[in-house]
Amino acid sequence: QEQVLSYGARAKLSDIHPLGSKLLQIMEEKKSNLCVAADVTSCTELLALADTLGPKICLLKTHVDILEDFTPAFCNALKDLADKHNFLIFEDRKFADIGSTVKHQYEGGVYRISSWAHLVNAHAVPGPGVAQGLRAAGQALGRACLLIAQMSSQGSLATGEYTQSVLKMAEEQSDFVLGFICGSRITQKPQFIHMTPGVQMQAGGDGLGQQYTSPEEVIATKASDVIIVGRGILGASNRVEAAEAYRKAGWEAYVKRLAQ
Ligand code: S5P
Repeated sequence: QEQVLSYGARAKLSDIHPLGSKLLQIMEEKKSNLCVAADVTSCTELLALADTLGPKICLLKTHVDILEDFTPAFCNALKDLADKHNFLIFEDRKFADIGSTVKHQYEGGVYRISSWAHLVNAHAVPGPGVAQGLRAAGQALGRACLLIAQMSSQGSLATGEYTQSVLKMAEEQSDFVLGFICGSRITQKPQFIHMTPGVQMQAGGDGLGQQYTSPEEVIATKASDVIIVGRGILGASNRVEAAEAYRKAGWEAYVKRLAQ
């Protein structure tokens, strides 16, 4: 029987990434393993979401390139809200190029992602250079990245041996890679944080390949750490109530797993 450590205990591990430790502390303090996927197209709406849902979440995930009215001021406003409500910002950029190019995409261009996003993610397809490139821009800023080990979408090619290779890549760069996007736990090493998208209370899909699993299944059965929820919350008539329902479901599933 594996020993399941609490988020708080994992935050104190000697070899944990400082940002991973910070995230786990936030999760413990706020009793939240909920990451909201703030997939809206207006800065005002995104900031309003961050302000109203902020108390319920450990992490806010953005797709900055779907914003229609992006300005650099938006990033500062988002950073202020992250401080106010004690959550981290995760830009879901899914970097997937050679190291030199992703370094430019991460720190430069219009979005200057490394200046405001605590966390980003990357596909492992290019090989270890993708994380090396991101590290070259992000490490001095205290940033970190997640590798995409599995995907929630139907027919995903990120399975089996590929997933195992992603795990190995993360182990070799654990000074910058603090975890995974995955469907279920892929390693027992408690330093790595597992985050799972494709979460809704009800099973089903979206007609474009997305496949949903419940918070209970993801945290208690699949042993992931963080649920990533977009339309399950954004599509609700009361988003704050929906976020609270997901926070509660995710937390109760975690408590259940701890007691196993
Ligand atoms: O495999 C994945 C990886 C990610 S990061 N499947 C996903 O759905 N995502 C992201 O999670 C996706 O880009 C979207 O922002 C969110 C899921 O949104 P929902 O509305 O389906 O909950």
